[in-house]
Amino acid sequence: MLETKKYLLLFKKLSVEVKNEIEKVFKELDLDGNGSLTIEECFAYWKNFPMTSTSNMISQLDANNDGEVSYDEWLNFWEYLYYTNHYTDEMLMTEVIIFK
Ligand SMILES: [Ca+2]
Ligand SMILES: [Ca+2]
Repeated sequence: MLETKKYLLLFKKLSVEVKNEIEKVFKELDLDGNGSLTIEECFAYWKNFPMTSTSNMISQLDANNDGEVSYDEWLNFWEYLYYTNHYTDEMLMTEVIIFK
């Protein structure tokens, strides 16, 4: 029984609703619509965040260190949180919405 549960967890996928929300937030952040987020775009959007927090956030998201966050990097970040913290869809949704 426990083994079955573990097995299922490995194949757990983000729900369509959560993925849509992740995509929606990305598009809102991507002010020039070029498919990647720069620190300026994020900083303009999260006005209440200090610049240092924003830049820390970007460097966490920016897996290939090109200074910008692509949609894949953004999505990978959320998937990583989902798998490593055993979030439920609802919990992840709550976290994604904070960025709006
Ligand atoms: Ca952009
Ligand atoms: Ca990047």
